[in-house]
This record gives sequence, C-alpha cells and structure tokens, in this order.
Amino acid sequence: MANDASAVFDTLSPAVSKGSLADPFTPPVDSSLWRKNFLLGAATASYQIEGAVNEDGRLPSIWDTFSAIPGKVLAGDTGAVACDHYHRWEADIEMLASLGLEGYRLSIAWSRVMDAAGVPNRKGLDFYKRLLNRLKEKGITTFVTLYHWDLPQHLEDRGGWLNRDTAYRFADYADLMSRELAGTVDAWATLNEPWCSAYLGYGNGHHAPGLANDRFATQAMHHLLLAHGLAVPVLRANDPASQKGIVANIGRGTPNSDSAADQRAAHLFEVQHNAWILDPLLKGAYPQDLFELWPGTEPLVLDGDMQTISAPLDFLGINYYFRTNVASDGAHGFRDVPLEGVERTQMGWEVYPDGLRDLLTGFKRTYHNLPPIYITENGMASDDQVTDGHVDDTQRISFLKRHLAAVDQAIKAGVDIRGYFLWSLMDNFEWAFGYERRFGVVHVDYSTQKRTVKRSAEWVAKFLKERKARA
Ligand code: IFM
Repeated sequence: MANDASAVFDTLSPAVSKGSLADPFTPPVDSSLWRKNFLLGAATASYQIEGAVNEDGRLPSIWDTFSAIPGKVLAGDTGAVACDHYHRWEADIEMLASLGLEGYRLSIAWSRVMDAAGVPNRKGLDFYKRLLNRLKEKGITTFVTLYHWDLPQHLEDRGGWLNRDTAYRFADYADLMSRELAGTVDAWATLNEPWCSAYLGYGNGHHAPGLANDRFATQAMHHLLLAHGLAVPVLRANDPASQKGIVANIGRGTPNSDSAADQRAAHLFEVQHNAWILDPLLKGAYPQDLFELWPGTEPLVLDGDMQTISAPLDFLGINYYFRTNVASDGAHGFRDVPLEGVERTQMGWEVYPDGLRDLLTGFKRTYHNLPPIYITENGMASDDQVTDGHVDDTQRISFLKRHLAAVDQAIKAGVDIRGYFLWSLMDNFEWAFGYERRFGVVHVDYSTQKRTVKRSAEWVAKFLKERKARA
C-alpha cells in the first residue's frame, strides 16, 4: 500500500517515484525543498569512518574493545581501518563538495583529543581543525557532534555512563573542543542518539559496552542527558555564534489492531523510543509511563538535574529510519509484529516515510517549546555492487524522494524544519553489522578504499544544481 508521502511523487510523475536518475527531482513548485536556505547535507561519525585507531595519540574507545570481542560484530569487523578517512579526509571533502552538498555533519572522537587526565592531544585536535577549516573554505555548513558513541575506554573502566562523573568529564571535553574549534562550527550537537547509547549499550548489550540491564539503561540515560545539559552552557560561553542542540533517533510505533491493549502497546513503544529522551529535554521530567514498562527502574536524579537537562536548545536533530508494528505482550509492554508484504531495506527495516511526518507533527502538538528541527540522519542500507563503474541504488533514490516529501508535508503542517542530512556520505562501519550493511550515497571498496559515487549521490547533486540554478 502506498504511503501518502509516496503518493505526492506518484501524482507528480510516475517515473519519478520509481527512482530513475533520468527523471529530474521535481518536487512541487511550492515545496520547501526548493528554498535555498533549506540545508541539504550528508552525515558521518568518527568511529564509523576514521580508522587510524592507534595513531597520533588516540586512546582506545569502548568500540575498539567491544568489536574485538568475538561474536559482538558481524564477521568480526572492527573500526580499525574503516574508510581510512583519517588519511583520506582531503579527498573525501573534495568529493562532498563536488556533489554540491551544502552541509556536513561529522563527529569528534573524544579519545583522539584528550587523555585520561584531561590533557589535550594536540595532534588529534589538529586533525579536526584542518578538517573544519577546509570545510569552511569550501563554504560548507558544519554540524559537529561531540559524542557519537565512542566513549574513551578509560572512562568506561570507571563505570562509563553509569558513573555520574562521566557527565562532568563530558563538560570538560565540550569546553576544550569549543575553545579550540570556535568559529569553524556552525552547529554543535552534544550527543548522537542517547537512546542507542543507553538502551543498546547498557539495556540490551547489543552495542558497546555490552551491558544488559534496564535499570542500567535508565541511569545511563540520565547521565547522558545530564552531560548534555552541563555542556550546553559551556558551548554557549565559548562559541556564542554557533547553534547548540542534541540529536535524537525517533521511532514510529503503530498498533497491530484496534484493541485498547495494542493501542496502549504502540503508545508505550513511542514512550520508550521518543518521550524517554524528549520529555526530559523539553518538559523537564521523565515520562511516568516508562516506569510502567520497566517497573522499579527510576534513575537516581539529584536536585537541579532536570533544570540542567531542560535548558533551551537552538535546534533539535532528528534521526529517522523506520516504523515498528507492535502488539501488547500481554503484560506491561509491547512486542514487535513484523508486517508482511511491506518494502524493507538491507537492515530489514520497513520503508515508511509517513512515520517521519506523523512523528514530527505529533511532536509539534506535544511540545509547545519544540525548537527548530534538522533531520540529522535519514537513509537506508542496500547491498550495493559496483558494475561497470556505477552503483545503481534505485531503491535509495526512491527512499530519499519519499522521505523528503514527508519532510515537506511536515513543514506545510507547521513544523519548523530547516535542513536534512543524508545518512551517510559513504558506506562505513555499521556498528554490530560491520561492513556488510551499506548506507552510503558513495560506495567504498574496503580492499582498495576506492570511492564510487552511487546513482543516489548523482541524483542529489543534480537536484542541488537545479535548485542553485533556479535561485
Ligand atoms: O549508522 C548509524 C548511525 O551511527 C546512527 N544512526 C543510525 C545509523 C544507521 O543504523
């Protein structure tokens, strides 16, 4: 069944929705995507692309440790080499610029820039300075995430995000980075997807550091959000001209039936995926329904923490990928009920653009202080192959068109959305799935490090060129 967002493109031109490169991307004339101040960029993250894990004083992170444990990552892959971006950054920026992308979202590896005593590592800092200066020379808008999951191992050895002190160490790190990089960063995001750090890292153990306890997850989340709240005023003081925000992944949960129990299950799914993070940030309190789902897991919260966490944001980054169809588990929670006959990606995730629109419009109703939004990640994995020098990733083109249409619909419904970053600029280390899952709009041959621009990247470049010509 076609989603509404897909239908927008279907009615425009049947060929466009098939994802054919030959057809120009022709959103309606009144589409916000034509606005030249609607930022279109691509995103990456340090551990997923940099490699060079033992170089220039970088210390181990929890992902070095975790990926070295047999069975934790598909095929035993690690980020030791990844896309070798640490050495190839200049060519990678040329590639980004040649595609006409206007924004680049990257993250900093904490363990590259600071040691256990808080002493700055000049070589690591210089890497990011060179990178950001070059991006600025190219006129590219820079979004920098301070924490995209690669916690220094020495901090994990002292309890990681279960230790309140890690939040204060994060504020020190934010202080260093914003003093060093002020003027080269347009927008700072403190954390990427605290849900994944807290739940996958400490709740079910699928990600580093691999602990599995719901109570750990809620406490880790509290310390992550506290870290965010402590860092924001530091970033404001050191780099007043930039925007400050945080990036959350959001999940759409739909009920498997009209029964009250399934409706409740879908509600609880969204509480666990969305309200757990957004309520403390935007309402200054955890959603009480979370503790119905996970009884007895209330985190230890000290006086003043919730005020710190809910300080105003300049923007909220939203990462969206798929929806989950759920039913009641017969007790306090929900269980996934995968739908049959729906379009899926290489990850097995359902392609469901309407979920993005519906969540965004729902947030606008729920949070009266919803800050301006950037879609900081959206994209899909496919088993892409290079044939005769090309990668025909037509499903990705279609995916991107439909999600961009959903963004436009949300804007028209009154949500203030200012930009969109593709995940990802290039294929990279997809965490527990290693290198098998390919999310890039640029293909990476990991044996030669050759980059091949996929049809999807050509398509985005073509649209950006057309938009520029019309401006
Ligand atoms: O690769 C990840 C990224 O690091 C965080 N957001 C989701 C992406 C795809 O799983």
